[in-house]
Amino acid sequence: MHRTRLDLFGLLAFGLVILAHPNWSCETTTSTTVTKDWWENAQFYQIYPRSFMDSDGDGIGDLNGITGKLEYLKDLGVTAAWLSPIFTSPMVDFGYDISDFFDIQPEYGTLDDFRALIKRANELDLKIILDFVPNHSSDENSWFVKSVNREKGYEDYYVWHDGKVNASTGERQPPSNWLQAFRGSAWEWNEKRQQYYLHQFAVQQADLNYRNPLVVEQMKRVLRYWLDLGVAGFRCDAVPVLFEIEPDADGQYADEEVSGLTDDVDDRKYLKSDLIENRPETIDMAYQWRVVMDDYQRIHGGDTRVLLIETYAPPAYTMQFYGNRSTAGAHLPFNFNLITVLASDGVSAGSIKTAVDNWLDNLPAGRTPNWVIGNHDQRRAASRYGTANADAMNMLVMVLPGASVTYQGEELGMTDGEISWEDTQDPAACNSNSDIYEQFTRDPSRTPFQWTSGTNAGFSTASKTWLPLAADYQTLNVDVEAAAQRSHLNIYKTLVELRKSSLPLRNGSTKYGVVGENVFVVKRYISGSASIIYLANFASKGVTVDLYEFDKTLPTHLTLLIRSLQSSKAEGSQFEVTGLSLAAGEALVLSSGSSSRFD
Ligand SMILES: *[C@@H]1O[C@H](CO)[C@@H](O)[C@H](O)[C@H]1NC(C)=O
Ligand SMILES: *[C@@H]1O[C@H](CO)[C@@H](O)[C@H](O)[C@H]1NC(C)=O
Ligand SMILES: *[C@@H]1O[C@H](CO)[C@@H](O)[C@H](O)[C@H]1NC(C)=O
Ligand SMILES: *[C@@H]1O[C@H](CO)[C@@H](O)[C@H](O)[C@H]1NC(C)=O
Ligand SMILES: CC(=O)N[C@H]1CO[C@H](CO)[C@@H](O)[C@@H]1O
Ligand SMILES: [Ca+2]
Ligand SMILES: [Ca+2]
Repeated sequence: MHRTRLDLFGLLAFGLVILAHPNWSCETTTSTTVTKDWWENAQFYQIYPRSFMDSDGDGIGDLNGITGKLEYLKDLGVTAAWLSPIFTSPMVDFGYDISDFFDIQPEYGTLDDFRALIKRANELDLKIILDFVPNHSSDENSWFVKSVNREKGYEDYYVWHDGKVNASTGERQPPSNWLQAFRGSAWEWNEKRQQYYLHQFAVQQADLNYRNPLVVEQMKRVLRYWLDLGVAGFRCDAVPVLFEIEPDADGQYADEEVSGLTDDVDDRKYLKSDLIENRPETIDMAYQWRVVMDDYQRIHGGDTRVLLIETYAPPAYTMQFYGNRSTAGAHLPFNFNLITVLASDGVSAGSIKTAVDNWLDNLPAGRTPNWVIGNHDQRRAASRYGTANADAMNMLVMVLPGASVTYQGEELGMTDGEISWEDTQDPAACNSNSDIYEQFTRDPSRTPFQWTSGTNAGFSTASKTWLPLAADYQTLNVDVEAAAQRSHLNIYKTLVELRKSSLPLRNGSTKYGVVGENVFVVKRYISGSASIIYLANFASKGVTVDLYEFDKTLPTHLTLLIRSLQSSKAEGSQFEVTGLSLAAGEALVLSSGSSSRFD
């Protein structure tokens, strides 16, 4: 229902024009006439602070480490870096369990270190975005302690319930069958308060009660506090689980239905999660946070403060975060299609087309798309898509329209670390056992960033780092790749430069599709400029394609601008569009003009 309303609204109000939509190709033009705001073409870069750079040799990344490396980000061409949580935390879920929303985790530094980080970022004209974790706090947060004690004003800060009595055994049991994301019940008994509390994630991550206006206001205070310290916005964590269904008239919570998926009986997949996520109230809360951002800018001036939303949800739900006819929403609800669709359908040109279609076909017109291929919850992009496709995927997110997001190390082609059960840190894995933990662990993509070929990859001088390094650090690191003539890093930097200088990439229309068996093509074009054409062969063998199958308006020859590592073609050379040969994994960015210069 919502989806229909949004689609109609989009088509009528903004005039999204679908020019052609045959099976193999799709073309969209958005009638954008206004100058783009900074975030619309931004290159976002996710820093996982624990693993980025350790400045004091304790084996754990920290704020001063980040500050010392901001120039690297500047050099990469990054617009804004978002930091995974840096707030005070017992680190049960590595910072996503916050015990003080207004202070810095001591092992990461101090508020003064944070001020220094912002100051240096400002000098470099880099924006800093923080992770806002609204759904839950740590059970060590003073709010939770006060709520346990039923202190005035804090009684209903969390979702408390007496539970039920089992009719046959007479024993107390949780209020409902709801499951947490990291295995096990979503309800935990609190001895002191003599009630259950809700936790959608770990036991130590108690869900805040958003039906309590005091909580809503408190969390807006959190936003304003960090805006005052100079951040450019927030990336909001785990938003779809913010609200759960309300209890019924008798104060009871309904049970979720069994999903029918039996691959892991103990896991959340065993149940549906209709009652505990993707609720309409959550959308409205995101709109309220947008008001906080806009009000702040109106009062204090400066650039737009952005709101980025993490949602793994169906498009009909996700797209509502962009806002509706009367109310502005998030600037960007993150688009994880290139992760999720390729995970279920396999890595191929066809599944990339499905992933892109799913976003652009559902995108309300006038909104900005965005593309994400990794984060600290997923295996490394190069491991998931195959090392051969590392450049092809980095290129893809840079040629598609809108904002793109890089998770630290993707620019280097970093791959998964191998983490033994003994070294495992992630609660999602620790809550399982040594036989099956690899199914759940998120540690492999959280290994230290690879700066050099030296000790601990230049990340730390400690004898032991919090997670071991990935095995490939001696070949895949900033030093080696920056010095090499050809490397993932240098290809990435050239892409960012092209993206910044190319009018069709910044402001052009988009046409894309599949040619041949397994080649994905994107064309970005705008009148008066040479078009940019991206081509990537996802097959494991070489192919020759005829690009006229894709677009008859192309000139007879294209000029090569950028090529993936495995390409042996020469930049600046011309290639005939009717017989373009691509090796396995080869990806190219070409121009319809005759110059290989970027502008
Ligand atoms: C898409 O193309 C395939 C193969 O060319 C064809 O069999 C199919 O009917 C087409 N589907 C649509 C919806 O046009
Ligand atoms: C995009 O195009 C519009 C209209 O032609 C122009 O005003 C604007 O400056 C362009 N934006 C960029 C980033 O080039
Ligand atoms: C009551 O407890 C028994 C034994 O633990 C369990 O099998 C049964 O499912 C419970 N009943 C309900 C309604 O949950
Ligand atoms: C838009 O969202 C606001 C806030 O949630 C809601 O009050 C309003 O009814 C919605 N408007 C439309 C046209 O859907
Ligand atoms: C990508 C991301 O930030 N994922 C986080 C979502 O929220 C849970 C709970 O806060 C974290 O465990 C994930 O790391
Ligand atoms: Ca440190
Ligand atoms: Ca919640």
